[in-house]
Amino acid sequence: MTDSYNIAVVGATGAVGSVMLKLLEERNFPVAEIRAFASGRSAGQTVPFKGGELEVEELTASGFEGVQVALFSAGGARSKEFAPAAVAAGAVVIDNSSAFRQEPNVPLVVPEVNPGDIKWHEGIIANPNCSTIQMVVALKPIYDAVGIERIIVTTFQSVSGTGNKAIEELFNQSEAVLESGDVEVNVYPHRIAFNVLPHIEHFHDNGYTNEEVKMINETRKIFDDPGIRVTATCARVPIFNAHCESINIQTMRPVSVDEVRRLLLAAPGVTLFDDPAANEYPMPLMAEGKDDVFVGRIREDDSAENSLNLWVVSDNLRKGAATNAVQIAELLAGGGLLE
Ligand code: 25A
Ligand code: L14
Repeated sequence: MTDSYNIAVVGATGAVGSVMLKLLEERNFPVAEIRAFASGRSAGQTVPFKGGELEVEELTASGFEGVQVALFSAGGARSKEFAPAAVAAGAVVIDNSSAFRQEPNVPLVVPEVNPGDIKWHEGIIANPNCSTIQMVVALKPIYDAVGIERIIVTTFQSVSGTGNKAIEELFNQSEAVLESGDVEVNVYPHRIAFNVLPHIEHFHDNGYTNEEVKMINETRKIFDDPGIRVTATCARVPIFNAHCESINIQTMRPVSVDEVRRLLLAAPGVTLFDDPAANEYPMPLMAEGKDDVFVGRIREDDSAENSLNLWVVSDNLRKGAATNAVQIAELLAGGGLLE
């Protein structure tokens, strides 16, 4: 067994990929060699890593020789096309796209929730959807203590999840609106600056968006609970980074707000930030750049039995994507699961 590893980051120039590189560095992941892949457009550019620069290479199927862990975040199409080549070369792929999340032989892992599932991977481990990750991290301690029967979640999602082009679009549109200039709409079907879109990814025939469907199905898979009832409404808000969620849960057994606070205070990856009298509650501005999931506004819902409301905020590029992926790599390395 080696104690440092050859890593590849696919989509290294992207919004998520660049944070993956930053986190490998910040968390001192034991890196022997590292390679940065993106499309041909970016080949030859450099990306920063540990005080130096990595040259970006064009992603090809033959590029994975010697790679032990490949972190993919270049969209589902690239994952489907290139992850099999990485696995064939002997790498474990940690895939941030939705391409493999519902495959029965692909674990869908949040280290605070179902770390044991990494053991049954066959080469690919899927990183869940950002909105799902922050929700299950916050709910796991309650789920374990008293059971959860039903979840009703409404999200307020930042634009960074869509990638750099959406970050630029919010910036450019905001500037144009404030300067009374022409507002260009390219990334979303409507202007996002000073607007809210109840629409993330395509619509299914039942009226739900794909993001909503993913939240429902991924929660069931991560909790290994096909019977848990979940409904979701996902909205895009004009925020650069960090997602907010209003979550209503119905538990199997009664639980007090104080008990929930105690559970969350002891929970890994969770910061309780809940002092309304002092105007303290989680917000994107405080969560950005942090790895934890922030929880506040915990209160009883008198309108139904055993019901509670929570407000949950997290940095979607970090815990919602890159941090979770690097934590999975750490689990693999720590468990001696890398060759
Ligand atoms: O599946 P899709 O439809 O392809 O969707 C993928 C989108 O979802 C985001 C990701 O944005 C991408 O835009 N995404 C992926 N996984 C996500 C997740 N889990 C996710 N969002 C949230 N959660 P991104 O900016 O984070 O990352 C894009 C990265 O993917 C690389 N990439 C794209 N095509 C590739 C590829 N890598 C290999 N082979 C390919 N064929 C991409 O690298 C980036 O690293 P890049 O070199 O294509 O882009 C680097 C710079 O070029 C600019 N740019 C982007 N598109 C164009 C462009 N310039 C000119 N023309 C374009 N069409 C960008 O500004 C970027 O900075
Ligand atoms: O990982 O915000 O499934 O547009 C795809 C949509 C991530 C967020 C995923 C967005 C999501 C993304």
